[in-house]
Amino acid sequence: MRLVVFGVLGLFSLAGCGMNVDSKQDLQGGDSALTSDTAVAESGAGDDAGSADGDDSEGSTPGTDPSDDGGSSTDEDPEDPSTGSDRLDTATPGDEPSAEDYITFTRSVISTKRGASWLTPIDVDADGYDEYLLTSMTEGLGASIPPIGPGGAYILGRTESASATGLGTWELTKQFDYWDGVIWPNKSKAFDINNDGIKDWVIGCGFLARPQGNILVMAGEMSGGVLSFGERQYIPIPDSGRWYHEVIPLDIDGDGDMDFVTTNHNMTVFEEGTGLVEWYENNGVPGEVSLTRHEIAEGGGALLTLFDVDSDGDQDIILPQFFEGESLVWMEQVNEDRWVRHTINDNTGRGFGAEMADMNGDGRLDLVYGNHNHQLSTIADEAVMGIYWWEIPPAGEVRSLADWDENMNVVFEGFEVGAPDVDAEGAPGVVHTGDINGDGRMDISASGDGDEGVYVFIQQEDGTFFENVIDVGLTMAGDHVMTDLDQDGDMDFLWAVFGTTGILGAESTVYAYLQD
Ligand SMILES: [Ca+2]
Ligand SMILES: [Ca+2]
Ligand SMILES: [Ca+2]
Ligand SMILES: [Ca+2]
Repeated sequence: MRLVVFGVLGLFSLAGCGMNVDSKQDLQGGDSALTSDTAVAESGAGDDAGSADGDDSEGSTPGTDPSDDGGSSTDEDPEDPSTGSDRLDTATPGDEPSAEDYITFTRSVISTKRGASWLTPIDVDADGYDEYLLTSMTEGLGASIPPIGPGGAYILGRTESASATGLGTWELTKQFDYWDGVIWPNKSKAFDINNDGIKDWVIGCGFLARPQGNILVMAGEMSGGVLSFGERQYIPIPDSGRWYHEVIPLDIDGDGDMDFVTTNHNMTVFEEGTGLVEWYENNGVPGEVSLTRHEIAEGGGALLTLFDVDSDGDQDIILPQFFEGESLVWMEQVNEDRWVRHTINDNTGRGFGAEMADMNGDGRLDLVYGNHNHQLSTIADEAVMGIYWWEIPPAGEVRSLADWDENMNVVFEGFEVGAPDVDAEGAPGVVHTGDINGDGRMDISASGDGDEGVYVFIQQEDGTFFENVIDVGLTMAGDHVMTDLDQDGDMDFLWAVFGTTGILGAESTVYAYLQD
């Protein structure tokens, strides 16, 4: 029973693990950061508009708006056989939007770091071209019990200068790895948590497979205009059995230093648990990570986002709930010590990820959300795997609504989990937003996770979405970033794919998908 819940996490599932003890050299042998040099002699880097994801603390090119300057109109598609790129032929012409609207991509391998799962853009050298904080959740099956858990963190960067076009050569700079014993590092955030004016690297760690939670901080250091990160330190948490997926920075008490909001869970493979929502107050000590913990409420457990839902000037918490409770709720901030829970939706099964983006181009952010279900669930609501968005209801009524079902828009339903044991996987996984085709309408990208595809759902003029398959045949695709990677003026993707968990650990790959 517990194993079903445990496995349904897809990206985080552990199918195939459990037996082998491996050696250090096996683990290291499989890791590499490689290159795919598809340089294109074309000018016209995309001009990036701000992302609408409600979190501007990281990355210089979040990328929602490719340039439409025609800078790459000659279409000299490199296809250099020496690059190892794969031209993907996933188009299924024939349906409504015409075949020429179908976007195809060329795939290149950027890295094969085991366990690669989460990517956070950040421009560490301030050259206008982003590097990525890459975390690998579990790098191999070691001798520890359970035989999973220790992961790594790396800065993934391109070696060429920002002015270069083409995909270029990429390398990983290790921050920590398997042998440092950090259990299950999840999403990275970069913000100044020790009050020295320099961004620090903060990671929520742990998972129910290895419920050994942490919030990890590595202090940022500037040298010669380049940001690097120092030794690991851990934020005191009340219960080391509680594991964290991410923290969201917010100056919640308005005193000028950066606090953060987070959620955690203490479920294990053997026991039910509870989610908790917390915020950690920055005590404002210069140069130090000094925090005071505040509990907000029970609920949540994995991912979250912030938005001023009721337009009263403070940030509220939007909380997908995977483990228990309604699918998606928001916690109204009355003040930083008093919060009120409201249901957004409770008929989409298990809530997974949410992001803010202006989906209908009216200048106001909307709520985009994906669940994480599987089609053989015996609970009807948990059998439909989909992506949805809502216009935020008017401030005057949002607190009194029973749910937001009247405002609900279906982006896509119809992911399919193809695993032999379908109960062990769920779909979709990580969902993000951006304008992939530069037509001014927001599109939505998604990892199938337990579903073997990666997708971008392209918004049509009438507000419906066209399913544009980017790639197929993947196992547990994870976090991804839409950006103009090769600086040819159109949007591309960087995509972490956890892969199949083999004897030596996950067969993971970070791919570049360059728009053809
Ligand atoms: Ca700092
Ligand atoms: Ca508010
Ligand atoms: Ca678009
Ligand atoms: Ca591009």
